[in-house]
Amino acid sequence: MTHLAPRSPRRLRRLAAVAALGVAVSVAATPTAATARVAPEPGAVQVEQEGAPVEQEGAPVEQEGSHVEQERVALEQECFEPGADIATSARGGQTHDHREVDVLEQRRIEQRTRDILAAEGARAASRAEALAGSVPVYVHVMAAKNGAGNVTDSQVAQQVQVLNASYAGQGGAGAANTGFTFSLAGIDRFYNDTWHRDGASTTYRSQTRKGGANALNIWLVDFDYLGVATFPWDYARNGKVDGIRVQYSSLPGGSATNYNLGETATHEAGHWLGLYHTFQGGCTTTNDQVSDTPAQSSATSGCPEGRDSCSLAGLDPIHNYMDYSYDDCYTEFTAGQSSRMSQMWAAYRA
Ligand SMILES: [Ca+2]
Ligand SMILES: [Ca+2]
Ligand SMILES: [Zn+2]
Repeated sequence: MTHLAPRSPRRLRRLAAVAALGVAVSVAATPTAATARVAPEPGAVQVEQEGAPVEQEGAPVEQEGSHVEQERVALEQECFEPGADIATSARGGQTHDHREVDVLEQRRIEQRTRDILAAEGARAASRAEALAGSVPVYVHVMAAKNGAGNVTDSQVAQQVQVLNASYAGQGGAGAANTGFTFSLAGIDRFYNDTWHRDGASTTYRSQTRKGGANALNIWLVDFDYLGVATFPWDYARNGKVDGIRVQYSSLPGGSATNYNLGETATHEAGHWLGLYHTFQGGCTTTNDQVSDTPAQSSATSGCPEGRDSCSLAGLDPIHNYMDYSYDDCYTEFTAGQSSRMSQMWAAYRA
């Protein structure tokens, strides 16, 4: 059987480099639009400032508008280090692998989550505890007509094992046991060239998604990305497309060199459970809203031990599942990420 050639890491890197050079690319992770990253001015030298935009708890919710744009641009100019990561290989390929969330939306999401948890109180907590025991996983194999991408049941089973090991903290010493476990609830297979290439993704996701807010749907496709995810706070509005899309060759035993240990699904499921990248917000104290992940200016490529891209305390968390490092470089979620995922679960998925 002939299989189409999967995206090579070299191509992924090249696409990432194009994005780093500021070519605007827009990829919709949800039907309601995603924005491409704002490029810095060519040649501008950006100097990192320590902790300038400190976020106030409970600050009044701000309206969208020109002020929002200004703050976002200021933040990016402050944090971007030109040339530092031209060769970054991206989980998201050309751009972020989820819709972009700016600092003001980030603040609104935090407030909304606190409000929900305050209102629901113990009820939400006990619901969350009961359900977090086992996340049902529905795997949708979007193969081509000629069979490309038609991964085996055994590969899918291994993928679920990787999720379980990574979320149980088995990736390395000091890794948090998040308490989340995953159980395979079903595999279905489609042989559709358009869907295989992630075309008409809103349609195919709506038509094939299974389960409720607590069900992790994984669509295995062949695209220019390793993965794309939706966030839990978007479920109420866009539940029909909720889940993660993953490059099929990133499954354990797949052909995506450096990315074939199944950790792309771990990373995307992290977004699905409410985590940002560890480089979200760049060199700011707010960063990814998690206090025990040191801030980093941009995505990591490979496994550069000792990388320190922000003057804020701590080395870059290159071993964290929410960076863009190689699969074999990943070892952990932190305790802070674990607790954020539990809160997000209680607020939006339990
Ligand atoms: Ca952090
Ligand atoms: Ca640092
Ligand atoms: Zn990501």
